[in-house]
Amino acid sequence: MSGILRSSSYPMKHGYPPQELLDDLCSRFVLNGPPEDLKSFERLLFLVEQAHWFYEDNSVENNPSLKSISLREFTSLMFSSCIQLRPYIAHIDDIYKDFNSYKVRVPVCGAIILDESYQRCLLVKGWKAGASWSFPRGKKAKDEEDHICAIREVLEETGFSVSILLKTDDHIEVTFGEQRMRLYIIAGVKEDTIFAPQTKKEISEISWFRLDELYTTGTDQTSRVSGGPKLYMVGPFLIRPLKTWISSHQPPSTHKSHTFPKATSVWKAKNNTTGGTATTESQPIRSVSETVQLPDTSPGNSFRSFRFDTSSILRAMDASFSAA
Ligand code: M7G
Ligand code: MG
Repeated sequence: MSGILRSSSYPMKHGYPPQELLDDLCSRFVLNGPPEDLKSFERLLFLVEQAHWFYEDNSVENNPSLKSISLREFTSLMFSSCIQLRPYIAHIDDIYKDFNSYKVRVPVCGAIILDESYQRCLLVKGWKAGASWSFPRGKKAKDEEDHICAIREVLEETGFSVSILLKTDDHIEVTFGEQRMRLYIIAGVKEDTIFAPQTKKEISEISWFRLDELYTTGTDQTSRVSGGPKLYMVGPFLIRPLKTWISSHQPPSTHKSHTFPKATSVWKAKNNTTGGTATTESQPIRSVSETVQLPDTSPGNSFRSFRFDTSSILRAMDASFSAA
C-alpha cells in the first residue's frame, strides 16, 4: 500500500501487530470498505471488527509471535496507527461506547430450524467462555431484507442453506428493548443433515434440542435447561408463538419425543479452549452493518458533536490507486 497511509508514531510492543500489518489490515478492511460504511463511526467500527477477526483467525493463528488482543485494544491500535483515523484517537472511548450501544439496536434475523417430527429444534453455542445456546441468527447488513439476512446468517453459523425451505410469512418476531429479532420457522429438516459453521471462532457447537425440554425453561431472555445448558433469547420465541404454529401444522414424521435424547450434538469445534465443553476446527459429529433503517433515535451518520471526514481517506485511496 502507498506510503501515504503509513505512520511512524505507532509504538511497537512485543506480541502486538507490527505497523506493516496494521496498515495492511486498515487499507484492506477499513479504507477500502464500502464508502457508505465510512460515513459514521458506528458503521466504520464494523469494518474494524472484521479486520480484528482476520487478525485473530489468520495472522495470530499463522504467526505464534503475535498475541490475541481484544477488539477494544485492536481498535485503539488501528486508530493510533492509521493516519486517517488518528485525528479521532482522543475520542476513542466515546467512539467505542457508541459502537457498542448501536450494535445492540441493529435488527437481528435467523431461523428456528425444526426436525421432521417438529419436536426438536437446532441451537448453536457461541465461542467464548460461558457462551449460551441460541437460535442461529445475526445482525442485518445495510439495506438487507429480513429473510435474506436470515438465510445468510444461518448459512454462516450452521453451513446449512434454508433458502428453499423458507416461507416469508412463517416467522416469529420479538422486540427486546430497542432490538427487533425475527426468526423464520424452517420446518422438517432431516436429522442426518450435516451442519458445520462457515465462520471461524464464532460458533463452538451445534445441537438438536428437544422442544419439550426447552418449553420448561420459561420466557426470560436468559434461562437454563434444568440446571444444564444456558440459553439466550430462546424461551420468548417458543412457548406461545411456536407452540401455536406447531399445533396447526402436520409434521412429516411422527417420532415420539421421548425417544430423543435431551440434546444431540451434531458439530463441535475441535480446538476451542474457551467455549467450555467443546473439544479443531470443523467436525461433523455424526455421519454425518449500515445504516440499517433504524428509527430516528439512531445515531445515523452523525457522531456526537463531530462528523467523520472521509475526504482524506478517499484522497489517499485515489493516490494509492493512481500510484499502483
Ligand atoms: P457477530 O457477527 O458480531 O454477531 O458475532 P451476529 O452473528 O449476531 O451478527 C457474534 C460474536 O461472534 C462476535 O462478537 C465475535 O465474538 C464472534 N465472531 C463472529 N464472527 C463472524 C467471527 C469471526 O469471523 N472471527 C472471530 N474470531 N469471531 C467471530
Ligand atoms: Mg453472525
